[in-house]
Amino acid sequence: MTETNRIFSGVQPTGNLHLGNYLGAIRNWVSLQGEYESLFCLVDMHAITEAQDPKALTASTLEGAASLLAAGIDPEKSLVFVQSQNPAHAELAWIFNCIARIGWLNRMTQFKDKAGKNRENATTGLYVYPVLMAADILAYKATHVPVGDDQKQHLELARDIAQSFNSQFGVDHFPIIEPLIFGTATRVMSLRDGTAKMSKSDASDFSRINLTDDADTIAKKIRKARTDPDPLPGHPDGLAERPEAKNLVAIYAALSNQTPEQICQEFDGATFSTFKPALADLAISILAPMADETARLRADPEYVRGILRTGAEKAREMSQPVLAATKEIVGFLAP
Ligand code: AQP
Repeated sequence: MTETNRIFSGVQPTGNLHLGNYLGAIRNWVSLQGEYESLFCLVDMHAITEAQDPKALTASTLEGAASLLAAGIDPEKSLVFVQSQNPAHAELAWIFNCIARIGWLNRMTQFKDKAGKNRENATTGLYVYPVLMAADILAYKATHVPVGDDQKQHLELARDIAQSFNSQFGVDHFPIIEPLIFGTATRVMSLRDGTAKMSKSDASDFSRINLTDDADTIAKKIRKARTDPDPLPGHPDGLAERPEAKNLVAIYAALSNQTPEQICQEFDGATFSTFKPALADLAISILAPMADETARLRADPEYVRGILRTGAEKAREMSQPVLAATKEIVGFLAP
């Protein structure tokens, strides 16, 4: 397999992985891993751009790896590893910090959203987060990155960095990264607020379905999900002003590999007392076996650590020549 079909993608170990991470990212990764040479990374260095409890970060990293394996990431086909176990990411990020322009970073909407009103108090790590993301991808000369809508701007920046590096040094060293956008990728919203995205850092555990939740918990969370009193319409147009109902229909559609149109047709006129149990059954049939497998892997942390260790070793081998060539181009004296 050549560098022309290599993908890199990551997930932050900032808490339990959830249904949004699964439908928006992980299940797409699973389907890509046979087709592309794949690197999947627990990006703990990105996680610390906002304060993390050290013990929780370690636990979430191991748990996140178990969830990826349980969801179908196959270590025989893909590299699964922890970002901080390959120093190439940090080294390349520094070189890219000296390529990226402050003006480019000032345009990043995620920084503005995450820093909020307290911008002066945000870490410089959060500010240069997209530069590290460019290094994550380009340390392996990955050519394709599966991304959700929210990451498109960061990917553009990574392309700008690659192009700017190549033109500053007059080389054709870094590839121009292409996004892999999924037609079926779903933006899963909070079960408590249909206008906010389902997120690991939401204070309410009832806002999300964790990939570690057992069948009873999944059923309870769907039963308690916020909805409105109206029955479901026969067409998704009727959901335009009903964000919570729209979200549940979208989740059902994504889990059953159907379109919202098909779900509205099937449940036309149904109330939530009919729809929610059907959704719970569907979600449990897909997610509960994953949670069981995660629990089995949790009981064998050495196995998971071994997979991560091997993954990091291979990742270091893969990035080493890229980093060495990059340093030579920049003019760093070889040791
Ligand atoms: N709600 C979501 N719907 C669809 N896709 C989602 N992703 C995350 N939430 C949803 C996708 O999952 C991948 C990994 O995300 P991440 O963990 O790196 O970062 P995030 O998007 O910041 O996720 P969270 O849960 O919101 O984390 P916190 O709370 O720590 O900020 C990405 O491809 C993302 O698009």
